[in-house]
Amino acid sequence: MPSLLTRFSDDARLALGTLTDRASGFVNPTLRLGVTGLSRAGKTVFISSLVHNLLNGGRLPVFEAVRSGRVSKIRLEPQPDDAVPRFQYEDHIAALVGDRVWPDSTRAISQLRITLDYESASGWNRMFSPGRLSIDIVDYPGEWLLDLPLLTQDFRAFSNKTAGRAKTGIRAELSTNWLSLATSLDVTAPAVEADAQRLAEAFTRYLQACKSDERSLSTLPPGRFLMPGDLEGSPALTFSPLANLPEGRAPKGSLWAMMERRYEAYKTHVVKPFFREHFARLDRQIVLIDALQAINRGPESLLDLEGALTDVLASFRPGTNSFLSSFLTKRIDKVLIAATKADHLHHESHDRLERIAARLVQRAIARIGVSGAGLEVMAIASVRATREATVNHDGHVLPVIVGTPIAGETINGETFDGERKTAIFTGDLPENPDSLFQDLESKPEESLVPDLRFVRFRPPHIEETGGGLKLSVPHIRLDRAMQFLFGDRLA
Ligand SMILES: Nc1nc2c(ncn2[C@@H]2O[C@H](COP(=O)(O)OP(=O)(O)OP(=O)(O)O)[C@@H](O)[C@H]2O)c(=O)[nH]1
Ligand SMILES: [Mg+2]
Repeated sequence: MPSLLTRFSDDARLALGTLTDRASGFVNPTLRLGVTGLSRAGKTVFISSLVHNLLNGGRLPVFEAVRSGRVSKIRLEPQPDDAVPRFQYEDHIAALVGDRVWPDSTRAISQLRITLDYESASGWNRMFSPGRLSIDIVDYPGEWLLDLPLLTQDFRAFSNKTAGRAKTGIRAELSTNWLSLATSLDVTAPAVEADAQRLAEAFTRYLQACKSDERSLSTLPPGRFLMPGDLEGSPALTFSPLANLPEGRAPKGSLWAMMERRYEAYKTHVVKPFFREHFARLDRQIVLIDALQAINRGPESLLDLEGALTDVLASFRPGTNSFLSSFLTKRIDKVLIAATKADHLHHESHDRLERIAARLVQRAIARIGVSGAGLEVMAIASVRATREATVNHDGHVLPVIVGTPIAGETINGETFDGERKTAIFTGDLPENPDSLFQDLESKPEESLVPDLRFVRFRPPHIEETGGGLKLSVPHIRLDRAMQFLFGDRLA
């Protein structure tokens, strides 16, 4: 198996990077917090709200350092990495708070540094620590994480795995074009660029179909096929796994050899730099999941999310993954899995959502065989776009949520204009998550998909103080997430 990672230069560069981090950490302690999740999971909204709440004295009762008044000053600072785009905090907040629209989708990595001055809670620490912590928040697509396992797979293993999965469940329907093209070509014949392109296009379309809104299957690697960025059209993205590879090695100059080479180039030019320059330097990590969407889309989507989570967690817990453990000089010691957008549910269902998310993770953990230490699961809403109320309906009191649906959303045939508020009864999540999962396993087609109604709401209207200052963004349990992710570093 070609393990390019063991090359000396990589090793040295990684060690050097960690040294530089340590040297600068000596002057000013820093914590690198990775924020990830599949596309549309809520990364941009999470970071924007977290920073806004810290900068604007948000209501954060569970975040101990702030609640007890030990944090004296919080500010944004220039980030240390010159080659990484800055997280456009001001633009995102202007959209969210000013225009009450959700920020645009961001499809690459970005970073923001926020620095807190605090007084340590212990007299001993006060004598020795500068009482300053910089948090480097790194926003990166979860799809990139799902690429890490490729580093241990050669082209044959990758092809077998991808083609195998493409034949199961709904994927089977979506992959027919690509698979029939892949099986119709003679992979040992001399390579023709046009074939490579057609095949890569068909493969990309299959991945796109899996990810589309109606299906919302969690993606499979390679992650950059869905978000090519500046690599669009380059050979490293113009390949496809092949089905039914013959025994032996790829004949020189064949389509097979060409695909294999490009696959290796993808690993060298895309996956490894991400691993080395970003992933290997993280201290803490939050993984956002849109569990509500998966529940709503049905059993296959939920199982798929579970599969993706298993792969994601496997990269954080390198015990079982020897190539990662040998390179991680720094270990990610805390991982938070957060089910976002809980403001779509009445608070009675928040704990249920948390239990469903915990159930997803629990099985992932059982599968990769790691202990749960340093791992926590929460249901949160980075931005609370709704408030709660009750209505009387046929003599029953129903818990409802009230918000302003986005212009164009329809409920029972009524289309909203983006100004008018409405109350909706979302429906209940099952009290016992096992019921949902048992059904998934035995008879997915008869599974109990709770009858939930979701509409997309506009971000909330935010009150101003007497002095014309905007208050901070309302949230659900964001303070709990902060306490877990960096509360101990402010002790
Ligand atoms: N009601 C509600 N909606 C949310 C919340 N967080 C995210 N959303 C919705 O989810 C959408 C996606 O959120 P983003 O933060 O842009 O997601 P992302 O993970 O950064 O997405 P990409 O940049 O496309 O990868 C938003 O446009 C909102 O509609 C939340 O806390 N509450
Ligand atoms: Mg984003």
